Amino acid sequence: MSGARMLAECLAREGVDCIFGYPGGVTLPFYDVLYDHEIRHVLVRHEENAAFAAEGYARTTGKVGVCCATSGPGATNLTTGLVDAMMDSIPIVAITGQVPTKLIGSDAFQEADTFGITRPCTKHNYLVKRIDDLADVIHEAFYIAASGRPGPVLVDITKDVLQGQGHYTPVTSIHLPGYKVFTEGHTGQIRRAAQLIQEAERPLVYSGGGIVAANASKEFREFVELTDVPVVSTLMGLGSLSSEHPNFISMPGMHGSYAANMALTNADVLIALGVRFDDRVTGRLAAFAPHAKIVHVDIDPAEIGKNRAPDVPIVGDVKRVLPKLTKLLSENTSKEEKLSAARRAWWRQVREWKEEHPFDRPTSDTEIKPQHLMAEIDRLSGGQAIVTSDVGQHQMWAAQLIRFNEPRLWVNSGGLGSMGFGLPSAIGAQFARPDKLVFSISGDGGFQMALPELGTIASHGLPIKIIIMNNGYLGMVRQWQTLFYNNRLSSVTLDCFPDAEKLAGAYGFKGRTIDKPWELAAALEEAVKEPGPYLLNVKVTPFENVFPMVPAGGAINEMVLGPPQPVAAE
Ligand SMILES: Cc1ncc(C[n+]2csc(CCOP(=O)(O)OP(=O)(O)O)c2C)c(N)n1
Repeated sequence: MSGARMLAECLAREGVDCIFGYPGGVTLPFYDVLYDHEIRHVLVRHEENAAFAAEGYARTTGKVGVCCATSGPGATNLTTGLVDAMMDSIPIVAITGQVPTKLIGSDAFQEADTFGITRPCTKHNYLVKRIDDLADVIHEAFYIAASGRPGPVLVDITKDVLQGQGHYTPVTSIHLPGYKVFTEGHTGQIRRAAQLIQEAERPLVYSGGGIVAANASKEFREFVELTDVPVVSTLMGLGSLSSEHPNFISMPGMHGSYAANMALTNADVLIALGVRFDDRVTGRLAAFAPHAKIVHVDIDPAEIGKNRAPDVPIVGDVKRVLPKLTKLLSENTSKEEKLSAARRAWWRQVREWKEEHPFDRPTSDTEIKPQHLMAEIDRLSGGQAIVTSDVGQHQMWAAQLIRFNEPRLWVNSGGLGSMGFGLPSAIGAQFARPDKLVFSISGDGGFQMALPELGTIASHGLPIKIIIMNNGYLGMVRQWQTLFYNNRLSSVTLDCFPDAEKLAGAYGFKGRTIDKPWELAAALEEAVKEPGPYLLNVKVTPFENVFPMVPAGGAINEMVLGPPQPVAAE
């Protein structure tokens, strides 16, 4: 068969049902095969969005997402999505076309060194110049993307390979010397961890995207319920334990809750599960969890001790390690009264922190507060909808105020913070989960980066509820200029935004703009009831700031809890 057909055959064998991509000269042979192939190809409007859509697919299913681009500009347009997937450990396979082998290095039309450019953007990448290598490489790519710490893998295929003829022998097992994944965790270290946890007076779980990636929510819940330890979940870990679980405290970090940050600062044992001690969580590293002994479980040995040296390092898959820990702890529950009293006092303290300063949900009679918008989306979701967000203030308010009762409902660009991510990732999510209500929440800035994807949404009639939190500014940057640059607002005003009704109408679906708080609930309900896509442009209070906030370089217990209070007249 031809290389192009072999590629499609390999993808089908990997269970791929949907590819997000954009064709071009060197990928023509592959697109010719796709013409009447069972695999569905979704034509996005920009290759960056093909990668983001593949991420949306992967993040909501746990399966490998696939995107495809032509050589040169097609491939370079993918790079932001590749880095995004790399930072958040999302399994995607990117297929790119390359100029014919004999033209490589000749500055041929649409030639770019995709292999070189994407080397630091991917978990692994390949350049295929021989048809005999093609099938092995494709199957390896899927294996590498999904195993161990997941991530993006790129396969660059020359046009002569796509056009050439070869034999396809299905690959039955993959053996990659030098690529080893340690899943089980060291028994001795697991025993040490159990002992530390057992003796802890103020234990805390710090859980992250690794639990979602490992599909380990069930094992995680069992561990939490046995130990009754309070849990803080990072932006990437939201939903790994239901937001309504009594042990869930909330998100820590720069815009995390008072309770989560205080608990981290006061814990004596920190059980860090699938987290990377990211600076947005730790604040000033030297002041992070200063009293805690650290148990760190991660499948990637490179994460252990990268930012904070653990007392008990465990390299392994949380899905495999947690049941072992749970078992050990269930066999040796301490009955010591002094310890139980300390644990009860710790829980009382954590609950007090939670009650003292919950996330703010202000409303106004005249304006729509951004938090009011998120609270209404939360009401309609009931912890069940998929919510994709873009990057900025709306992302933080969404993370603070919307419940996620399962993993893989909350889709956002955590590590890279890529504006323009929200809308295309919603496309991937809605293709992956056609049964689900999908909200795509963007700021007026990020939405305009992804606006061409309204075409993809319209042409497939995807019933995504596109919500713009429109504050007329690049809100998060405006917030920093207000707070740290004397309110000198430099290049952050977005004074032109299209009429939502006309914009959606131009694509053949419904849209509307609202700015009155009493319109909000009904407008969102109308959007949800609409069988097709809906664009709701919500004009919110322009100058609201996200709180709590840990100023850059601060310790996480040095939070600014809210705007300065007006001083009462004498
Ligand atoms: C591609 C990209 N460019 C720039 C930034 C820097 N940045 C972070 S938040 C932000 C403002 C986002 O504004 P908007 O989309 O309106 O959302 P809001 O903060 O108002 O909710 C910017 C410019 C980024 N994260 N990504």
